[in-house]
Amino acid sequence: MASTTAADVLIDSIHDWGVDVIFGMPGDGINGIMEALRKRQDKVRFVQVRHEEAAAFMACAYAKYTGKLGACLATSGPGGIHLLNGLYDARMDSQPVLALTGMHYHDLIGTMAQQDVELDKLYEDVTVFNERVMGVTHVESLADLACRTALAYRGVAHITFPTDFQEAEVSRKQASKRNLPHHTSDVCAQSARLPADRDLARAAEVLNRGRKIAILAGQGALGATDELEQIAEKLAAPIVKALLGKAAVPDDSAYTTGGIGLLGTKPSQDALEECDTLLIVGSSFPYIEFLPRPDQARGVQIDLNPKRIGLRYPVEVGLVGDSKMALQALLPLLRGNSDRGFLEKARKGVEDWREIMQRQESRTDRPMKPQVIAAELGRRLSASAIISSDSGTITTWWARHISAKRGQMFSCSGNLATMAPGLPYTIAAQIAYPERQCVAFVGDGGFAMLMAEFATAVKYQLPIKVVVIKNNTLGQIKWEQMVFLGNPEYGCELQPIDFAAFARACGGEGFTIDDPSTCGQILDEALAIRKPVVIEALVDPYEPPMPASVTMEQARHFAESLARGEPNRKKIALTVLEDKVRELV
Ligand SMILES: Cc1ncc(C[n+]2csc(CCOP(=O)(O)OP(=O)(O)O)c2C)c(N)n1
Ligand SMILES: [Mg+2]
Repeated sequence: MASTTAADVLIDSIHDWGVDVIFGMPGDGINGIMEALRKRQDKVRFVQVRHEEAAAFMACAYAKYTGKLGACLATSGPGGIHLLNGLYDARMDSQPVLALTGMHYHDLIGTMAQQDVELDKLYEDVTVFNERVMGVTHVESLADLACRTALAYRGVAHITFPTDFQEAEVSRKQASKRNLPHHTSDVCAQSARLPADRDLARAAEVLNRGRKIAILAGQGALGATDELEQIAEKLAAPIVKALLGKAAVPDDSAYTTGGIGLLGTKPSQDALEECDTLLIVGSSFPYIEFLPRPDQARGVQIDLNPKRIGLRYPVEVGLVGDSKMALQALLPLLRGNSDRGFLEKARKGVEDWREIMQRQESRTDRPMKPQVIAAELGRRLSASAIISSDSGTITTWWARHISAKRGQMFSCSGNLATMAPGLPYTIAAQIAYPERQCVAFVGDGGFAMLMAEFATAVKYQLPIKVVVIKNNTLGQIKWEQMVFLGNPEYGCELQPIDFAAFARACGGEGFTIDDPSTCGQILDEALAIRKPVVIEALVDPYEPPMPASVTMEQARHFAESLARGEPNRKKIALTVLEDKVRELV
């Protein structure tokens, strides 16, 4: 029988924890792990990327979209360093991810050898579990504990593995006398995730007294669509959605006012400004200024992580547990709010808001408005589509104009708000769900950062669709420089790239859209192709992602930036003014 290496033990152990795909790039610091993967292709699929950052994003997205443990692999030194940004994305959006890295030969670590980076020290801040393999019989227990910790604490677990240990044969003789064979377990165990009865009763007492109740639903509420709608009906409460909670209830639900924050909607903002009671379900939405004033509303919060209770709003009651189960337990304790006025007002607000959005979406100007392509795409997406986005003005168009349908999934980098995850997220989604429609909605800046991964999609024959919103600028920052600080834009223009030609050069298909009148038809054609496709949409770079209501300070800064020599001030002033006028007429 062939001998078992320490790397074999690692891969067998993580497979026992449900790891079936690992994203990464080989290197001489992980040759032993690669060999173990080569021998186990039937169990664990290795997906080769072009940049390790993308591998970590893919692991994060795999966890987000499947609920399973995501995994990525990188070589010692530079490979491990490249993973970091994607691992922070997982850490900040609380996703279980296992990162495996190589290290130098165990007896040369710390001697200034090549690629001798002590990755365990580097990863100290990003991980919930972080260990260096100290010998071949160390691997089994480390692997079990790493997987258990990542899943239980919803974070990043890291094992770094000296290269000579990986390929070494495992024999019990090498074990220390206390290390008994197979003393750890790979049994996955969970608590009941139910809040205490006493807390449920207190929460019901607060909610039953409310008249103007608002619900804020986040990523943690994604599995609780029915329960959210039931509780909204009972409490006559509008559901306001944080960005990662976009799919918590569909956008056509009679209870939701849509998103909140700079890229949110006016009725959402009104609901939070006017509510007397706030129920937060699985959200740590970071923009405190959009929440009710601390003394305005009584608060109840449901969260799986007790540490997050009361994080952004001084709630009276915290319900520690799973959102779906907590809401199910809460429902029978609620009397029902007979005052339907608050919900009715929110519904009216939604109607008005939709009218404004629809006007933006049906503009026929050229250059095309980004809202047009977002809405045209949204209308065409299948009922089970998975749509990933990046950070930029595109996040606003994605949040407001791609309407979430029941059964679809949406994600982006929520709390890290990094550029570039849209494409890797979409690749991971398509690997996890070969039959579903997987679409990236990204900016030209973010896409260019990791666009080599489009070749990864071609290599693995993944029929992903990438919609690149091409405004030849780092749009979001351009507007922030003007609106937040009153400065003229600086350092934001991008050298244009022909993304459709790039897609073809990679072996995929490429389309260009620049006219609203043919936008739908080209999208139909592109979406029907069973190959990886890039659709670049040339849009108006002067279209601002306006907040639902502009503060006086923002307006003043904006005017100042124009006055202080903003190079594109004429076009910008005209575009903004025109949009405002259209909102009014
Ligand atoms: C890795 C990283 N670098 C920089 C930023 C700051 N940033 C946020 S949005 C943005 C512009 C994104 O440009 P693009 O992808 O073209 O989208 P647009 O805003 O033009 O729609 C920048 C530079 C960031 N969030 N992440
Ligand atoms: Mg751009």
